[in-house]
Amino acid sequence: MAFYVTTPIYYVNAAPHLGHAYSTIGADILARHHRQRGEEVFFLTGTDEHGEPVALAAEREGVTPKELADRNAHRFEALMPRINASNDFFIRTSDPRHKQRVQDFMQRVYDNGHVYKGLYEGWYCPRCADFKSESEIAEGNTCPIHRIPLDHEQEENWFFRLSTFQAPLEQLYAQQDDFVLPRQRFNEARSFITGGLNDISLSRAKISWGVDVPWDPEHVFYVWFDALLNYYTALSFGAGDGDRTEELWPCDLHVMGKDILKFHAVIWPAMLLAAGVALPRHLFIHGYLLLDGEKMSKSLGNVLDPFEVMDRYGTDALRYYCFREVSFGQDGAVSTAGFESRYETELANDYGNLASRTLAMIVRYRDGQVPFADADPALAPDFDGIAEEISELLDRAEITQALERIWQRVRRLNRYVEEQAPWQLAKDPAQADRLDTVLRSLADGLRVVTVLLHPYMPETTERLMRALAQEGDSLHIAAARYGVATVGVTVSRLDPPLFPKQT
Ligand code: ME8
Repeated sequence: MAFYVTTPIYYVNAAPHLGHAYSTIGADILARHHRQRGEEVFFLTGTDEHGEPVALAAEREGVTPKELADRNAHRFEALMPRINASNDFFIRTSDPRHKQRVQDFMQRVYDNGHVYKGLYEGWYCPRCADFKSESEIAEGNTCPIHRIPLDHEQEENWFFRLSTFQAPLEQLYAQQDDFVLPRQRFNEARSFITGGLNDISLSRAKISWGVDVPWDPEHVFYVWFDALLNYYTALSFGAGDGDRTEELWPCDLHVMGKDILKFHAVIWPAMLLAAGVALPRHLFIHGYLLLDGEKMSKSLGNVLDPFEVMDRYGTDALRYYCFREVSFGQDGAVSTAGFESRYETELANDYGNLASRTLAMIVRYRDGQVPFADADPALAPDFDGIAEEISELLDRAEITQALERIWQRVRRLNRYVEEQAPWQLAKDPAQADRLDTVLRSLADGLRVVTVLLHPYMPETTERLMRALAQEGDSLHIAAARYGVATVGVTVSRLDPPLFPKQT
């Protein structure tokens, strides 16, 4: 079984910020979780390099669009290993192989009779690269997202007959109530459709930075047609040897922020229907990271630099924080103070300390060897079925919920240490068997939560698994079962601790 997951492809009009890292880490957590289940995974991310947002930014900076695209695409590419994203490919839409396939696909849409020439007149946001409908225009004809004046455009364009897909899209939403997750976003997308779909511009004549329309080279494709197709074209050249479209399409999950819901939940399925291509299985729409009460965005200038945070606290702490602090699917505020507080109380104290003292006690009281004792049944009710529970949540991309459930077990293990007070047991030789049970149970509980935390914090958990002397398939989801492993191995102390105190 294969699992194919994508992030949006990011505009190269500016450098990456925490919002881009957020979507990518979310998709990465899911990709890593599916790999733990033994599935073949294809995880795609990349950059959206054409269209007005990039052409305008290049003009402002006095460089060509290609120069700007190259410069910023490399920054996005460099972000991926830095946040430990395990993407299998990084697509750039300026890649000639992508462009060729966009032309082939759109020619099919044209040949199938879904395109006509018409006059476009209306309001357009050059930063969104979006033609706004009445309900999407803020006061004074401004863009509600970018807060800039909209342009009044009138031009002869090629049009896509989106309106003819109204009934098929309504049917899709009636039949598949998990096509868009979470529920609130599904409802939004559906009401957008039932509100009535108008045909949309498919090409632009005024812009030259884009993919040429094959039946009319005076035009380039409107950037969203070129961009959305990345999810499909990448499989023909970026997924290993040869064309793997047959094998990997349809995509299992597109992850994105709510700003681009309409394109993915309405236009994208209509394009695929128009070309006779299968639809993706699910879209997951997350909320915004807010800074100082506003959407973190390059146009508003209120961005956190993910590189600075990672330089100081490490990549895993950033990965953990984003998904703990902001419920995946909702908007949520992030701040340096919130980050530092969770680092101390949860990473350093709850998890780091549990790991350090468990290992230190095994080293001190049992020369590092996990005792050959049965696991304490007292912990079993907390751990039974945990792998299934987490998998079910992650099947619905409920990343924050799943993390909360894992953390409940981290806290349970800390309570267990306090209840059992192994340091007291160690003073009484008559309690040696009991101490064996407690140490073995702690080591095993720690191992189980660590397997489950692996997609969230890959480096830390790998380090801890080494200290727990776990090898081979020990990170497979099937290993997340309490009471089945760990005895007899020789563990080592953690020095430095997993999350050192910051000065
Ligand atoms: O829209 N909070 O690119 P883009 C959470 N190229 N996520 C955020 C965020 C924030 N404050 N800011 C950005 C585009 N994002 C198009 C996409 S896809 C075929 C084409 C994330 O560079 C979030 O995933 O503006 C959002 O949807 C995406 O970056 C927008 O990136």
